[in-house]
Amino acid sequence: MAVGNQNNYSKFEELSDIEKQRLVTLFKQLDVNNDGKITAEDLVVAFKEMGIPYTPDGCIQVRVEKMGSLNFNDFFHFIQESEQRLMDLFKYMDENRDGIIDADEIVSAFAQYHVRIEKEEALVLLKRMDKDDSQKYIF
Ligand SMILES: [Ca+2]
Ligand SMILES: [Ca+2]
Repeated sequence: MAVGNQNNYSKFEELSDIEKQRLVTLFKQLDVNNDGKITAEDLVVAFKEMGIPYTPDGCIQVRVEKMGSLNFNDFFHFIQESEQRLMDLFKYMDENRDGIIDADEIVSAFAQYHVRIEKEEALVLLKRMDKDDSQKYIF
């Protein structure tokens, strides 16, 4: 089922090979039983294996629950939407506008939602996104 081609997202074929590979790998990681669809059951297992806690609204399980399952095409659209949202979130979190998210900025962003997290927890979150172990996220 096509979600419609009239959106302004790039097409899968237009991505770089690395980007394609990244998405295919992620899809396979999430499609635990390898039947070409991501279901709620897949996600429970996949998140456990990846050490990701079940996450709030707007995340993949919300989409899965709504649609029943995601095939690769659905998944691809979902990723594009969420990356756009994430970029907006990073821009919002980056208080001093230096293009870098540090642990203090994560703590303070959570605090705005009245969620108190310790700096150590922020560092754990950062570590997942951080590619060069700088304890910062450069976006
Ligand atoms: Ca599956
Ligand atoms: Ca910053």
